[in-house]
Amino acid sequence: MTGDLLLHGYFRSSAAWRVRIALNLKGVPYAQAFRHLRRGEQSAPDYLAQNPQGLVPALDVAGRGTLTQSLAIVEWIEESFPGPALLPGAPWARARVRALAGIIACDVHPIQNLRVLVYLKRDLGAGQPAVDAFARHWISLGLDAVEARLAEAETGAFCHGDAPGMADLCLVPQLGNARRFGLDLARWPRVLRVEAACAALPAFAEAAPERQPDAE
Ligand SMILES: N[C@@H](CCC(=O)N[C@@H](CS)C(=O)NCC(=O)O)C(=O)O
Repeated sequence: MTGDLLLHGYFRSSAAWRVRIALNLKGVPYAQAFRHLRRGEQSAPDYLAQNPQGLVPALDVAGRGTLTQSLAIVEWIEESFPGPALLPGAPWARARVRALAGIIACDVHPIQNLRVLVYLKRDLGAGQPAVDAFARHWISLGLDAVEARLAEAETGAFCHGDAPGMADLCLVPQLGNARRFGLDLARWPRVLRVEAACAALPAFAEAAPERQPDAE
């Protein structure tokens, strides 16, 4: 599969960041194409032909087509490549990891996404302070829930046990967003402990926005 994967993303996209971490954890090589979200490149006709949602990430797989939706892509990576598992083996544990990932990917990220905030500001007339407060509110609720769940016995050095996985690769990028909106993360100490464990791993460090070729 070497050289067969092309990830469409944007350095600051937390959903693309998840996929970069997953590929890095598995040790799968990939190329990147950059869609500058602030310039609207996700809405270019050639990209919409691949992903009609006009969102990143999308993953081109040579000879197969294009995958969209970061968690679907991560699950495909998990099922297609050997290497460290991104999900634990037992069904109960897998459900816990997917639930942690879902707090971020289903209930937080979608409502503080660029197009949602642009709609609030441009179409509904909300001022920038209100838009930022909206994002901080929903991110905080999600991180409160993750922090509570990290008190569970299954938590180890990472969200689930002592190996990184799908919950961690959703959490870490969301913390990048949280900081961009000015949240002080000190109120979530378990979250910060997991983030520090992730940051020590090259797979996470190399996926960070500032390490991407399109970083500004
Ligand atoms: N549920 C999607 C969300 C993708 C998404 O919202 N991507 C953002 C960047 S993190 C995006 O492309 N935003 C462009 C926009 O809002 O116009 C996924 O997990 O892939």
